[in-house]
Amino acid sequence: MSVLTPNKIDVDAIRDQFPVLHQEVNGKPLIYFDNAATSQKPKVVIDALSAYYEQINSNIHRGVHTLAEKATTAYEETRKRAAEFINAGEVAEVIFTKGTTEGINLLASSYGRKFIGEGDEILISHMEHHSNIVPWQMLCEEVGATLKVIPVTPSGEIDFEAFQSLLSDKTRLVAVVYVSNTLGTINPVKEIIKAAHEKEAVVFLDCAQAAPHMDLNVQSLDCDFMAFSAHKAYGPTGTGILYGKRALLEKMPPYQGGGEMIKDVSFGGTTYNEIPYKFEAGTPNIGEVVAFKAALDFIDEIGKEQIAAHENHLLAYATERLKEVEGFTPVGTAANKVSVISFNIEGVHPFDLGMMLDAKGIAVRTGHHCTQPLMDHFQIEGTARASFAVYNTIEEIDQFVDALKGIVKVFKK
Ligand code: 7TS
Repeated sequence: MSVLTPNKIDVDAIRDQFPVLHQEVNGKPLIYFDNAATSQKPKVVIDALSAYYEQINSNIHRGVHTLAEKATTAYEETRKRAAEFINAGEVAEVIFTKGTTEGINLLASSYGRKFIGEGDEILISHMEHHSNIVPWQMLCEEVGATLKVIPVTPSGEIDFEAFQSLLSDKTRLVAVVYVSNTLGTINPVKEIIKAAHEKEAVVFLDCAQAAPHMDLNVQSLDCDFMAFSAHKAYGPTGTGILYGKRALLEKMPPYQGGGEMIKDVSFGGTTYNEIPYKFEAGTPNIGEVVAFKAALDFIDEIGKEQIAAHENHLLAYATERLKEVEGFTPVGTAANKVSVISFNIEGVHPFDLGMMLDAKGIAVRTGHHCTQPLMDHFQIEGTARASFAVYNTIEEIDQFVDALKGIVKVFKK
């Protein structure tokens, strides 16, 4: 088979920056192919987290003392960096959250309750993660709106014509995933946004899986809201961002009440802080937010294009080699994909596949991947999913293919 164009990144040097990769699991060198669930963390991120706790730890925006000021500055530096990372028009349009899930819940609870009501429609797609389904179902139930679902084609792409016919004057919000966690499909979000805006609907993009793989430019996309989690993009768990256009964020009521989100509190009435603080009640995950900046720097230092080139190389190689495995059936064969391969092997339950791969030191995710409606659509119970990151290698894919061939042999006996 043809060997694909070598790319320009030094994978060995990158792997050296990830301590967790250098270990054995079940007596075999770890092959970590569960990056869509969470990526591993480079040393710069781990060091930034310990440095924060060893040298700075203080609460933010409150004290006048030196450490409190340092903590506040470091926290706000990440906000600036995140705004730059997504090319937001202003730093104040970036709200720190616990992650994508909290970002969507914030949006549904604040924007949704105020601007979506009885008879209105919300459009999502059939390939959404549960976190971009359930908050909208809850909202619809509460306010009497209707949730409409854009169908997905057999190759795992959004049916664009169906989307256009579902869009109507009743559509208030379109909430879609940029990159599917289960299928790897990259959706034509720019076209979706343009069509939605023609109907005066606002658009939320779930960028949980897009952030680690591709350039995010909220201004050129013209999305109204977007969210992603740091932990899938080489950053710590427990933090992420929600982006919103200033004009919309300013009209939205607070999400949670508490410290930090207020201007003045009295029993006669309370006034709220300006954006983004209005949406950041209580003490956030300060250390994790501070270390999040190191993850964004890590990505940009390698370069998003270089990362994508390497991962696309792995995807193309794996897609080709996996055809050698008897009974291999890919789930999601869109032309435009990131490095996620969901699959089934005839006669082998995905759970057994996961267990047997783990016995060989290979970590994949198995199950419905929090996309049960998508599994129903494909009439399958689940899949095994291998998802590659910048530190994965062709050699690991060779071992993965060999391991699958071995498993097939066991099941054929
Ligand atoms: N949206 C998408 C597209 C996701 O892939 C995930 C997590 C979420 C939202 C939720 O992100 P969280 O950080 O708030 O939990 N996806 C996965 C996955 O594919 N396997 O484990 C978690």
